[in-house]
Amino acid sequence: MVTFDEIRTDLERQRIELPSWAFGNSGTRFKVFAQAGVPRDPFEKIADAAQVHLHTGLAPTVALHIPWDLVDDFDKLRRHAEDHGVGLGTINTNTFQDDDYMLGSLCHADERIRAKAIRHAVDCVDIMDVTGSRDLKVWLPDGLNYPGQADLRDRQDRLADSLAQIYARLGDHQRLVLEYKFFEPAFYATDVPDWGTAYVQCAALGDRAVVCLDTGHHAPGTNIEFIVMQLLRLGKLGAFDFNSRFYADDDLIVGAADPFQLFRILVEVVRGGGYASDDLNFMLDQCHNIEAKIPGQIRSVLNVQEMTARALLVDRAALAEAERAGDVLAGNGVLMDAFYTDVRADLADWRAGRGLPPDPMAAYAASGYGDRIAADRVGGTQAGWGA
Ligand code: PSV
Ligand code: MN
Repeated sequence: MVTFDEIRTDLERQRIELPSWAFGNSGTRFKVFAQAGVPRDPFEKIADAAQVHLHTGLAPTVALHIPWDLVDDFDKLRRHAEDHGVGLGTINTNTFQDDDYMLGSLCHADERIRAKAIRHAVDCVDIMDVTGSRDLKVWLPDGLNYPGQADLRDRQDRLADSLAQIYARLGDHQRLVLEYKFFEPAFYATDVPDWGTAYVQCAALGDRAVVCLDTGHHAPGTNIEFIVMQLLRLGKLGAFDFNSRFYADDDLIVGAADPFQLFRILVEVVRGGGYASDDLNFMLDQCHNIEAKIPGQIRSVLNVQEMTARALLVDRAALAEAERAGDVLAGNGVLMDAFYTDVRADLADWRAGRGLPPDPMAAYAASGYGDRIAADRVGGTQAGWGA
């Protein structure tokens, strides 16, 4: 058995990047429910994200989405983040909310629109130079609703060319992180639908192009941990967008729908060296449509931490022995023992030893911050998915 004491130091490594958009209003295509105290601008989003880090010590950076988080002065935003004890992280491109992109962006047949999408990504790299961000994350809405709508292969060629132009603009320390998704908004064919396509496109670009695995972006029943294993094996897993789902891209709290799947994913992360490496960025990509946003994010990072602890508790030596011996039930037993270990009390103790509140959810609730922002943030326009 591996004991909790043996993983205490490993737990220090954990860093989870928060999405700025998790703090704004969000909803479905049926309704966005506004919540009191929601940020009106990127500065307020960062202040809220900093609360998550303050109470958990787990979330030192915040990812931005452009143009949702466009500000006049990114250096000022960077300093604002630092004043709040956090940093700015991944810059996400957005080529899905402009009328020009109805038929695609980096794959578009119209050279004017394709150039506009490339320009947007390059502008995002300019922002990264100021914010100090390492990663440019590209997720595309590109795809087709009907067979015959466009030529699948030509679109793949244009994608390769567009990505190469963006990649050429990156600094030596910067990376292009390409995210795949099997459907939506396109329903028939998507131009970056799976890890294989993302891998092929990244491999053609070079070492600083890596894949983002969003846990909500696969068909039901997909063995996501297998993909994690393979991309780590190939040295191409650059980032996670963690969330959970019951049906499609639900963007629910990570670990809420299927904690066992999260465990299996993290077991492969540990096995593949992803946990011990700065090359794999643990990000959240979630929306809190009906629950309060800051505690929703606190719950999320705690879920990742709990499941990471359980994955670290897997007795690797016993597992290897069972696998070598072909002892199916013993191997499965080793994994299940770790999965069923309740680490919550040990983690509370671990936090207390680091000057953090043992119960971050309770500490946030007791802090009164939620009431304060609800009282203070009156007037102005609340940030929302798309603003
Ligand atoms: C697309 O569904 C996605 O997962 C991408 O990461 C986007 O940038 C993000 O969601 C926006 O909500
Ligand atoms: Mn995502």
